[in-house]
Amino acid sequence: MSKIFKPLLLTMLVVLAIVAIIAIASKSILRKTEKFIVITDLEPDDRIALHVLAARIPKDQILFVGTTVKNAARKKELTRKLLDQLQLQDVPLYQGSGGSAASYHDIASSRAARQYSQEGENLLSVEKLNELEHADYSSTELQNHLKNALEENHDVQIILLAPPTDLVAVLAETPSLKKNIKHIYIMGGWVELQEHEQTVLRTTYNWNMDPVASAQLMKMNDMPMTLYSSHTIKESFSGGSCNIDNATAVINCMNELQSQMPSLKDQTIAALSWDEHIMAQIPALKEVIEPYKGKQFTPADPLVIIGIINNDLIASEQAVDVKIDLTDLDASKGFRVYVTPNWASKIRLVQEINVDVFKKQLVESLHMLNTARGASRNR
Ligand SMILES: [Ca+2]
Repeated sequence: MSKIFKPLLLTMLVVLAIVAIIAIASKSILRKTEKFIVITDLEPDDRIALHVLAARIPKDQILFVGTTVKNAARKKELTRKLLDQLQLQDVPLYQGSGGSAASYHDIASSRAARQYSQEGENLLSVEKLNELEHADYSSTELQNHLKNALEENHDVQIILLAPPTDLVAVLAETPSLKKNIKHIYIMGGWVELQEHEQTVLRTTYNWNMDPVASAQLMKMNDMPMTLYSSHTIKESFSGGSCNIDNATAVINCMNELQSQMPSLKDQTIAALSWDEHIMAQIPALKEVIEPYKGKQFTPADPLVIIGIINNDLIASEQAVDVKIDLTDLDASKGFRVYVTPNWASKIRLVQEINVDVFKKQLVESLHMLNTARGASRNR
């Protein structure tokens, strides 16, 4: 081969390889054999996450959805309504662990959320809400189905939009089932605080609601996990909330589609009820919440789903070990967390988020859902 052609051929091969890598990296990444299980506590941002799930993950790949935290029976009823609105009527739904507000650690930073008892107001009838108030808050239904699903499937991806109580109970009882989990995507983590002139990490809401199970899950660093922590979300989204000022296209899209999509109408009702509760519990936040009440959401849970459907969302991540120290509790904030880089760990901590990808994917997902709704109505 001539001296001119050899470098030329080499350059072309390198360019082709780069193009192929970019093409693989930027396309949607779901394989048909993968099955998904979602565990939710149906806070307002879980609702948005479920919208993206319905738009982007084929329903025959969703094994089931489970509800957990506090009145998990009421959450199940509310989640069923939402899944039906999102045309996921065939996706099974199971009730998981729950309890009264007093069954959880009394940590001040999570108190307002823990004491939110009016969930479902204006979304379910008063009679239905009264009936659910008398139902058992907790059930083993979700754990039973998790166990069966992990026995029967070998390529399961678990999306944790809530504390890991039910999953950890199943894995602690039958550790061999871990091998059938392909990946766990987790919303949970910590904030960075200054204590005695040093940076200290303390657990946030999802982990505060079950620190023991969260600590156990983080010890299982031989299972592939992606971790979205509160501190990363706060850094990437100024203030940690999406509103008309910092996510204009998203909020405009939600406003525009609301008249056609009952699920978005319910989203506003749920968000308004939540915002009013937080303002009543923490008057200091009134100034921040009032201008956006009912028209804002935390990007936390939607991020987890968008990270599954689009590789470009995560700008950087690091393999880490995470240790939750259950003996070190600051009752105003949470449990102390230690994070150390470890290349051998299968826990990937998301360090940087591509915010534009998040907003674009969210808007696209909502439009896709609305188009699908229209198409099914005209059939
Ligand atoms: Ca959640």
